[in-house]
Amino acid sequence: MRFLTAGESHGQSLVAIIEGLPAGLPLNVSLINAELARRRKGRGRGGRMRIETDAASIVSGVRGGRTLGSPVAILIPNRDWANWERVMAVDAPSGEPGLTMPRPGHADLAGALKYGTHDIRDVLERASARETAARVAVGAVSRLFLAEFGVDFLGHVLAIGGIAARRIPRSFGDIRRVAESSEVRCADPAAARRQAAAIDRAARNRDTVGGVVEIRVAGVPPGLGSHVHWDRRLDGRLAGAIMSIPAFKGVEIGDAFAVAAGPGSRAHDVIRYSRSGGFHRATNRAGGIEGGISNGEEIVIRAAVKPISTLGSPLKTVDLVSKRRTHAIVERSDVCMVPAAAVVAENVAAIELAQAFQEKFGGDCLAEMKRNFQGYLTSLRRF
Ligand code: EPS
Repeated sequence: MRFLTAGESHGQSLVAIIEGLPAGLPLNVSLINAELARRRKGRGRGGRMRIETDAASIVSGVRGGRTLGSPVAILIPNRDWANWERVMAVDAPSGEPGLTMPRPGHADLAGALKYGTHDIRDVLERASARETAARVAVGAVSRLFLAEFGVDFLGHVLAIGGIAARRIPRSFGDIRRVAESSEVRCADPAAARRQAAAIDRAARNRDTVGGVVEIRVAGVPPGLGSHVHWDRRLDGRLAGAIMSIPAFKGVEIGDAFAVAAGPGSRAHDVIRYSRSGGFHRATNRAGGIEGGISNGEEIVIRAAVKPISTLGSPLKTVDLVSKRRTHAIVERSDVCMVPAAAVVAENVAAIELAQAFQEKFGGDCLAEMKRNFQGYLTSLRRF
């Protein structure tokens, strides 16, 4: 399974094409739209999220509510396009003066140098996190596919602006339930209140705040990914995918940074066995992956999201044309998108896991993949 996305932030539409899905997967656009709606939510989001409704349409690869095995193409029209038709026109000059004051932290300057343009808009339109709407659509399809095999996801916020969640529920279902009803997607209601206040404070100061998100994946069988070659290691693939989301600057699998500070005797997860549960672990410091292979425990990914680089009170920069010192451009943006980033990370992880699933249990139709999957589970029980 592979996919491509296309689309500028204020262009006509976002586009995603997914190739290699099995035939026979029940697929309904309302489930994609529900996931897109989760991405729009969260305190600190900018005005754009009130403009967009993200009503996707599936334009190929599905008939009668089921995939055909052919490429699935998804369109997400940008409603804001109506306000940008002239600036973003495909076949006529915009008539706008170029944007020449790059924002520190954004793709503006590196992109302008690399692509040989003095108009930052040529870069920022695609560098914008608007692109993540297309990836969430692909992730929604990946999640539906994985749900057929009992794989389940949650994404929640561990910290915003340095304010960390302290008391979160123990169970997967409870973390998800509490986080899902929180406007900052945090499963600790007391921390959530302080995080919301930190976002409001940043907004008043014309500043932005970042944070830390956690993704958990339950129901992943042992055996996805492989130790045999570097580019097949599941942890490497997941970390690479998460780091490809705009503003993500760090990833850990399981308790990576805490474990690095202690001895080996407290770094690993003791192996146990029971007739009903097979091989399992007493703890999950490894975050469900050992040797680049899923080990059957929950996969746990944590990631650091930097504060958005578009500041209402902009940092100093240098004009691309005059080379004079000036202040960076101020575009409409978010004060905090950490809650949305958790949703994006969930979906990006789902894409990577769906691909790893297909590599292990590959088949042309869902029924064939389920037969392969059941056969593997049987072999694990008899191991
Ligand atoms: C975003 C859409 C963008 C920004 C934000 C994320 O819309 P607009 O530029 O029209 O306000 O709100 O993008 C950025 C943070 C950025 O740095 O580009 C979205 O759909 O998530």
